Amino acid sequence: GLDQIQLLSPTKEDLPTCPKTSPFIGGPLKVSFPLDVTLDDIAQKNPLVQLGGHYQPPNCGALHHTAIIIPYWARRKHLHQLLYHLHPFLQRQQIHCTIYAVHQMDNYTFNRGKLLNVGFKEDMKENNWQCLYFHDVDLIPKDDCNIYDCSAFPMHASVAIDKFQYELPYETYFGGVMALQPTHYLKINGFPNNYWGWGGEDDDIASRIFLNKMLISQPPAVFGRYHMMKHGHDRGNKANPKRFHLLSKTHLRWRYNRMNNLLYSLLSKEQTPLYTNLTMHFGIDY
Ligand code: NGS
Repeated sequence: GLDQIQLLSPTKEDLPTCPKTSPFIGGPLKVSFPLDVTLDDIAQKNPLVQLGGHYQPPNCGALHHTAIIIPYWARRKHLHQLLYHLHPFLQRQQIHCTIYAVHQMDNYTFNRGKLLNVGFKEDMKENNWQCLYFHDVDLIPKDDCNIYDCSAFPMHASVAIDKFQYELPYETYFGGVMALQPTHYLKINGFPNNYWGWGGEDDDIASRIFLNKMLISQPPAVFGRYHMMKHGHDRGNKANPKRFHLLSKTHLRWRYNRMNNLLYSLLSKEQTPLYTNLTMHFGIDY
């Protein structure tokens, strides 16, 4: 009966700790897209992924506890392609993780900083995550050695994107995929909420890190390779004309513009088979 099953299946505490280096990780990855892959197909290929996009290695206690936070807006197809690649990639790393998609659903302008703040706040309510990967929806990792854990400093993971010929477009570029421990996030007072539209919020985050006397770490460029999926210009995400002005004020504003004055309403939190979907409404731009 049930008692027997419980006796036979070991609890997490009984499991040996996972090895430092997972035996399942390989090297460079070929990124290709099967046409018309459905969420059902992806779920079938990843039977160990649990409701909400949750995974933990079945046979060992994970060393890393990572939330993946993907802000998105009208890019469902990209999200599916990213999930197709990311789930097997994360399982090979033997980490404990959940994928959260943070979805802005309103008719206002896109606000990436704010979505990432909400992602942090809502995800930390669910679990005591030790590492947060803030992950653009259009970037697919191209090397298995890009381990999704955190380091002593905030980390910029997407240092070598194919669109930029596998180099940083400029020295302090911090866009794409970044990994912070909760303590890093709290130290910089979260991300800016006041960048509406495209550009600058990632530079602001980098400034906040430097202003707080931290450095930005990077994986070796050969491991930090990403493929950027092609897309046209997103409607409602026009370049923000205020971004340069805002950036000139980061050193004054970082203490005040932050996770605490975060106005939003969470419209829904849905556990789908491959990810937890957080849908929010921000209301008026300010
Ligand atoms: C900079 C933007 C960043 C952006 C980067 C790469 O100019 O937010 O380009 O953009 N900073 C400002 O506008 C101040 S990309 O080529 O990926 O579209 O991330």
